[in-house]
Amino acid sequence: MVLSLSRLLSFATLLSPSAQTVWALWPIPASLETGTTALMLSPSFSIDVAVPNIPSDLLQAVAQTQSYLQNDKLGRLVVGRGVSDSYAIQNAEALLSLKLTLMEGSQVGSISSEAVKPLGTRSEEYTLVIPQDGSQATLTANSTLGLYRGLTTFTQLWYYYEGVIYTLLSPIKIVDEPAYPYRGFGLDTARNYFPIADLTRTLEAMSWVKLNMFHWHITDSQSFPLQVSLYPELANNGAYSPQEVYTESDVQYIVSYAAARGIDVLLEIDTPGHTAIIGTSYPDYIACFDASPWATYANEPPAGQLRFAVPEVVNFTASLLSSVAQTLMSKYFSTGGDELNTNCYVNDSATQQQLNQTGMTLNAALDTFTQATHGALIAQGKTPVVWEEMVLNWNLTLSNGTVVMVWISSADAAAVAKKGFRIVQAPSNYFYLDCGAGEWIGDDPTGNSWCDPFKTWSESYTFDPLANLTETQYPLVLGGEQLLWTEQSGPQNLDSIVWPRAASSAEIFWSAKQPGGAPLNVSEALPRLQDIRYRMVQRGVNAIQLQPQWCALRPH
Ligand code: CP6
Repeated sequence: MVLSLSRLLSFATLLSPSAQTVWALWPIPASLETGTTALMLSPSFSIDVAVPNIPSDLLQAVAQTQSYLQNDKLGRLVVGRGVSDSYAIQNAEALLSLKLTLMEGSQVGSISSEAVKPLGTRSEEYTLVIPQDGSQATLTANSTLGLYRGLTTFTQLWYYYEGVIYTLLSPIKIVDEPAYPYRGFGLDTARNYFPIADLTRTLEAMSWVKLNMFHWHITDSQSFPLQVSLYPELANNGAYSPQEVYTESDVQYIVSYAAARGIDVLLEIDTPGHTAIIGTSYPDYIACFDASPWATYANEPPAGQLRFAVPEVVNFTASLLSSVAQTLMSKYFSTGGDELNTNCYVNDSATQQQLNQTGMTLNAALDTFTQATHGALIAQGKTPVVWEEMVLNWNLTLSNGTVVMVWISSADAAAVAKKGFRIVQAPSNYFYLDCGAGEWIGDDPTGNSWCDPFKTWSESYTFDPLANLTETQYPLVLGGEQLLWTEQSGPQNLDSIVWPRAASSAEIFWSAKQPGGAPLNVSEALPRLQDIRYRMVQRGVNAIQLQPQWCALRPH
């Protein structure tokens, strides 16, 4: 059976319920041909890496693949599989090996080096062929990163039943590539701190659904957990405790850990707003520091923003950002730029004095600040990333390559595209795993704002990356991400608030090439998402239930 994705839906309706759900792939590949023959994984199954000078991260990925194949035990909880398949399974041929090769003419590099190349130049495509007679399966790609993506898919083809690891789909041919180059997950580690083990577990889970950008919002007004060797006071005075710090070696560890799993780290030091904590080290650099009432000056307490009109602050910020950015492999660095509150500067004498002296408006001073901070990053070969307000509210002079993150509303992408900037889709009304803009309902009896923060995976899943854009603007969409702001989250609920919901956008940006988000369909996706959720649990990630277990045991 040949399944072209655009016809997946109509095909699915023709299939019996159990046949309809026998694949547990997430995200769904660009093209998929499957049979109906059972094949088991031989107990002596091996992976043959026919790649010269095998990079160590590829070797590690192969070992990890073997371990997942042996330990996933994805069995009876999967819709439509299990007992009725036992006869077919027991008579199945055994697959002895999977051979990994690079296409002729490919450069042999590590997964890590491919993962941090500029977006649009990373080779993630692969072809996976599994014959039904148990002779060798083959995985070919243009890069080790492509092989890595193929290995990830390979692990998702196998189930477990009474000691046998099997698939019912052979022969299989998968030719796959992502629809979008940027497929991210964003995490705020400033409102609450997350130990390194939580970050590595999150990165692993990201890799299982082929997410490739970790947007690390590492600092904010409440804490500065990032150790910066040029400015050690920032973390000394700004971290919640000496234990709740990301040292330079921690950051390097996370960057390498991510890269080995095909993930690039986009670090964000949010400026000039969301910076109050810097005032504990450099009181002269922060306007309206801890001013009261905070709500006049900031969206969250404490108030305090960089005095961006002051030349010394401009120099400090450019130096801070570039000293951090230069230690990172990524081509991208986010300077933030969201939620700047102008009340903060109205009565700020240092700012007003500077504006009077230069005859500049606040907006012009912000332009100067941004050109200086971005200029320092660009001089290092980095591409700046900013939140949408820098373009839509402040109309700043940004370099053409700047990447703009849309967050306030999915309607805002069109205005950013109109200005010609590349876009990362992170609209809060679809993708915030906590409260989004416009979802705040009111104040509770103690005067605290509250919202109903839970968006189901299927709500996020209906997002169309190309909505409101013209065909000529489509190439501006690099992809997108779901995010977790952590005012009300911590290590205790990280897995459960993120997974499996963040897998929703992972599939949108890997599989939904056409306008309208086609060919994605919520009811077709649910059993597959249930499967990847179950795999996550098997692999140690505390992903939440999507439905009663009854639904998995009783296909319908
Ligand atoms: N923190 C930072 C936040 C938010 C943003 N930036 C945010 C704003 C509104 C909502 C949710 C999150 N908490 N630094 C906006 C990008 Cl509703």
